[in-house]
Amino acid sequence: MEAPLKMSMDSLLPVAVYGSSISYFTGKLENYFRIKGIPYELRSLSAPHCMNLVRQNTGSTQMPALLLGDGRWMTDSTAIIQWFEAEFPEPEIIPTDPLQRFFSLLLEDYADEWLWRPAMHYRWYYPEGARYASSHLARELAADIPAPFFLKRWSITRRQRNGYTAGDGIRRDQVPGVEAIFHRTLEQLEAIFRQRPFLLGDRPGIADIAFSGPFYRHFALDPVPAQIMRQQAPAVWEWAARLANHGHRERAGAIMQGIPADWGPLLDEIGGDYLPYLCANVDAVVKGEKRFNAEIGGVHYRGARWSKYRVWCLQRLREEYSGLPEPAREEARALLQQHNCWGPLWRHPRLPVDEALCARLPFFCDAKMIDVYD
Ligand SMILES: N[C@@H](CCC(=O)N[C@@H](CS)C(=O)NCC(=O)O)C(=O)O
Repeated sequence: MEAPLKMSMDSLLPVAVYGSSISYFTGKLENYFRIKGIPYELRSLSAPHCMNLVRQNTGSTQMPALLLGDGRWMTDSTAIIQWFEAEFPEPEIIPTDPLQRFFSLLLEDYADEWLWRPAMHYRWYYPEGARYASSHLARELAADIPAPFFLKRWSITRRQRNGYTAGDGIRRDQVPGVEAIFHRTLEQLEAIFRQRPFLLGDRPGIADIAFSGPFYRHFALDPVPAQIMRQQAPAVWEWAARLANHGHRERAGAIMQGIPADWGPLLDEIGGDYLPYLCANVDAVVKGEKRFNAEIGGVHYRGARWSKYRVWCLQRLREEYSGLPEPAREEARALLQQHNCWGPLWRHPRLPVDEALCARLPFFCDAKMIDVYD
């Protein structure tokens, strides 16, 4: 049998990334392309013409959306990166070692779907964050909309608070708990980046890239968390810039064996907060509740929005685990148990996955991570 022809990168160029220069997931994908050495052009996903184009071609108006040189559109940073990694394995961004792959993807999911919460909080809750981000977005994405600038800023802020902060279960009472997530994460990452340049050693991997969504694109930009990070976690501050600059440097570099012990506190956080949240979200989807209450890590969220996309995230993590060869599977199980991740990972015998939502990823997606209009 003939070996299948490998796709050439040239056939995919030019690559256009539609998004925003301050967006979480646009930032994640931009860092991936820079580190991978794939040239791209960032285009503003400005309303309304561009939004329609993206919706028609990808099924969703989320950013980033990708337009390849061969005319294909792509959506969802996680699925896009997995597709590129499968087509172009060098340089390796998702570790090939099975144990490292599984735990890196777990950290990716955690950074994408849970750190989103404190990141949105700091950006939209504090007036200085909201002023900065709404002004930026009004200029970048809404320049063509015929409305006064102050009105654009006001409606952007209102939409984001209603969709992602106060409207997603973070009211005044939950603020200290959500900010504590940020403070703990800073401490956990500071301990790691005082020891080495990236999460797994001397070169960045998918977990670093995923953490750049919250850290490089939110916490390092938004006035309140940026000030805290500079003062309390200078090694994390430095890492965020180091990561963004890495593509211009030496791509080689050794990575560690196995799962570093200092990932433990991050895994505790996943077992204590994130996976229990995913379970509460599953319960809400099973019951058909678009809003749900849940106590997670001592914080009482009231009126959090359901996410069908995140049911799919949990399913994907389970599939990754089930696909592990031995002895990695046994090692993964022991580590998951040690950090209280095992129970919530398998709590629901069946997940209410709507197969149609994500079946066509990375080229089409019917589900947003959170639908602010739900
Ligand atoms: N799972 C998606 C999430 C993308 C996403 O939610 N992006 C945000 C901006 S950073 C967005 O477009 N939200 C849509 C909205 O607010 O309507 C990915 O990994 O790309």
